[in-house]
Amino acid sequence: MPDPSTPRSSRPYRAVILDVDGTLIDSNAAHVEAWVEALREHGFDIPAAEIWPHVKDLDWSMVNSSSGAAPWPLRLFPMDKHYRWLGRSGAAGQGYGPGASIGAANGNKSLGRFTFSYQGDGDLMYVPGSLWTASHHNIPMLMIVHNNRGYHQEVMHVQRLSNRRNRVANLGKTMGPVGTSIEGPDIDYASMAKSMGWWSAGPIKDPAELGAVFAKAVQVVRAGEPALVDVWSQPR
Ligand SMILES: Cc1ncc(C[n+]2csc(CCOP(=O)(O)OP(=O)(O)O)c2C)c(N)n1
Ligand SMILES: [Mg+2]
Repeated sequence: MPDPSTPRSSRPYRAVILDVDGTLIDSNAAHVEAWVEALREHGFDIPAAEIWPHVKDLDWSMVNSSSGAAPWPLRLFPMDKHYRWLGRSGAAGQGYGPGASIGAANGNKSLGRFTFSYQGDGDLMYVPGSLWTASHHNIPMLMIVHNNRGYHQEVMHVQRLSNRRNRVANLGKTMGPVGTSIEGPDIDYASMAKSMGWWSAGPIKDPAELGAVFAKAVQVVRAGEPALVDVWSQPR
């Protein structure tokens, strides 16, 4: 043991062990449970990543995780194979998610992998027609819409700038949501997808309903069809 009074910078290192989850210790489940518990202590009873129990025994490939939802699946899911996550668009251009996901799902199809994505609602609004391409070409995948009824990153920009410039853009009854919110009418993504040949469900507003809906959607995708589940969420 080095003498703890010796400054850290001058202690000799005998070995350095680098671990990534799943390499030496599979701490993934504990990690998820720790988040759930920590949130519960703060009054948020949020069930763990609901899709996980349905895909964990499949050869899964998460092909997109865009916008506000992006970091969470990457923190919670074990990335133990190169195709577990497809990565991001290079230039952060909106409208990347659906096309990239459906293209990847097309590749995964012949490899027998189960494809799913977390899809921002705003990102989907740039290229909704890509859904038609998936059903037209019989490309199975599960698309979970992270529906926060907005281009929410832009809402946050407007809030920040209006605060800085002492404007009132986001005090509730003003111009803040113009061009950034996707409400009134709220888009029914399940109907939109259905009209283009997808199996679909939603909008799901109660997390308790997610488990059963995902179980059904996974079955549909495994039988060879694309499925979309529209899930309402908080902005961030
Ligand atoms: C082509 C293009 N237009 C505009 C933007 C600016 N932009 C960045 S994030 C974003 C909103 C994304 O909305 P959504 O996918 O619903 O994610 P959220 O921020 O709501 O989680 C926009 C418009 C961009 N990155 N690319
Ligand atoms: Mg959004």
